[in-house]
Amino acid sequence: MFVAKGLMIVCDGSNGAGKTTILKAISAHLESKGREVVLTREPGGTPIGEKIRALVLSPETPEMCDMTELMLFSAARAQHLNEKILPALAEGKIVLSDRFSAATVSFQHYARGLSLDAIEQLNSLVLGDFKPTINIILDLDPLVGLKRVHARGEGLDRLEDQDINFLNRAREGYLKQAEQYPESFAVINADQPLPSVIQDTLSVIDALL
Ligand code: T5A
Repeated sequence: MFVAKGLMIVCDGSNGAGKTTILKAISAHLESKGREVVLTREPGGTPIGEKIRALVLSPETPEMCDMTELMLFSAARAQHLNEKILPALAEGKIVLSDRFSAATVSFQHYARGLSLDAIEQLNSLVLGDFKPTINIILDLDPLVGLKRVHARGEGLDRLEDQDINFLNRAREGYLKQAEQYPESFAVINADQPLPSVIQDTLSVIDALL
């Protein structure tokens, strides 16, 4: 097991809430302070993880059962942690991840309805006692998020293409986790002009450094 010396910052939340945009701003901010940053994402982040991403998010596999979906997200995470995250942390780098384990609790438990106990057991099998330094949750009405994704001109992935109640339950799942574990979650209102969202997020980051 590597000794983690760096920090792991996760940006998570509603679809289209601005995670990718905000992570780029955090990355530039940290690099301007001389920190070495690894920008990554889930599902994905490694060659194996990116292949799993293509499969699990494909709108062409509507027949995928809920348990297969859960196992694929978890398999991608096991590879991500061991191949990329732990080595980077051991070198003292800051890992910035677009989504991580809180997404499984929100989407596969709160939205899909799989047992929380099963998901926590799987997360602990994959992660052991590892947990991110902070989960920054960009909170946004999923309808607003989907409008942003549409405006970007891209199609919806298999999970975005669920009904709106599914996405609302996932949003509630993030808020419940943040309430339950305030020491490792920070909730940011993502329904503000981008400079304000960036400013609120950087205040959380600076408090960690
Ligand atoms: N999933 C994932 C699970 O079910 N279980 C799991 O365990 C994991 C890890 C992953 C999907 O998989 C699910 C959740 C997801 O459904 P994804 O690519 O992470 O897919 O998901 P998305 O949230 O759909 O990612 P997006 O790239 O679409 O959205 P982002 O990154 O949140 O948003 P971003 O930065 O690309 O911004 C979207 C648009 O909005 C604009 C941006 O310029 C961009 O055009 N924007 C704003 N506009 C106005 N005001 C602001 N404040 C704005 N911020 C950004």
